[in-house]
Amino acid sequence: MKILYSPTHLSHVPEFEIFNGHPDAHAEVPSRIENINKSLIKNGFKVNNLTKKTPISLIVKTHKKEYVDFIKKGSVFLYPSVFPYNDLNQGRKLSNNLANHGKYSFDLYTPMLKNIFKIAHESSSLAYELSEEILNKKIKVGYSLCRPPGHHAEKARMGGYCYFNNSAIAAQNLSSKGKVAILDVDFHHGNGTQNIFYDRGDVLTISIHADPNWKFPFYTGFADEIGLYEGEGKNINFPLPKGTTNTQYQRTLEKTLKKIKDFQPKYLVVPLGLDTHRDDPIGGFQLTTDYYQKMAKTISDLKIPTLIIQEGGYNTALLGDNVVSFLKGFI
Ligand code: SP5
Ligand code: ZN
Repeated sequence: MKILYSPTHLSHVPEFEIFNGHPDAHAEVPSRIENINKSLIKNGFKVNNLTKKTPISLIVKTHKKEYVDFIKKGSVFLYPSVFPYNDLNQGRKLSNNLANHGKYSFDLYTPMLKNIFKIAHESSSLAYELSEEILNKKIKVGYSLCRPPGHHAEKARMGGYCYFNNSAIAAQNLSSKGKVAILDVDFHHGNGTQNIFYDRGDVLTISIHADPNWKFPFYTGFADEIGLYEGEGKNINFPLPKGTTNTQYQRTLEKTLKKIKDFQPKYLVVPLGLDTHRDDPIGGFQLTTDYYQKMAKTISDLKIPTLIIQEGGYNTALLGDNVVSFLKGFI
């Protein structure tokens, strides 16, 4: 297993997130990745530094070019205040920065920042470099310490602390050489990844997550979202209730494995969130540290070249142990 890290994320420190009109401490903090990195080293894993950059051509194959250009421009710390409110001006180029931030985002958790392109590009590069190594058969399993996370970022919208969709960028790259399955095990629905591949028949997107009637991102993640056109039947959502236990989760995981086997993918991407843990401050499932090892073992039994991408997980003190438990299940 090859693990990739970059220190660039340290300068990404969103000041606050807005909930119910008030600023709250931002949950997506640098110590998340630092704590994971320390635990990995302490447990004898080798952590490598990044050496490649995601080609911009791959980013614009995954995201809309106008959105990538918007991120490239960056801005001082800024949250949107207004969101698009009708269909009349959908195609119009807007010059107002605040208008564009409303157009290119869907929540008040994901601020625009000055160096956000560099930061988000670097995070995606961790996923890209390992996807290249998998394509070149240099490795069978990789784990990218991505931050900021990516799975909420849609083709043309940031949200849920995500700017570029790291897992989707890696999957897009892998899909040049064969079918790809994405199994998203973050606590929240992988709405961005669903959005990006919704009409694709060669990329199967599966997400196990909190019922959107209960938790963020609220508007997607329902079981009847099955994909469109060639993608029909190739998007599968498993919403689960508050308090979901190891046993209940495992039962659902086994259903997803059957779907993946039927699809016969050449590659597997696993957006990994540890916000499913019982002590996560913004989750609500009951998974335990030990269970991550079993979860990973179950997935690794597929014996498909696999790229694991770090997504959410907000109990910084436990993140290291939880990731170590997961990766041990993959060895
Ligand atoms: C990658 C990822 O896991 N993104 C998750 C973003 C979800 N953000 C939810 C924020 C929850 C707001 N907290 C309300 C606290 C009320 N005091
Ligand atoms: Zn999450």
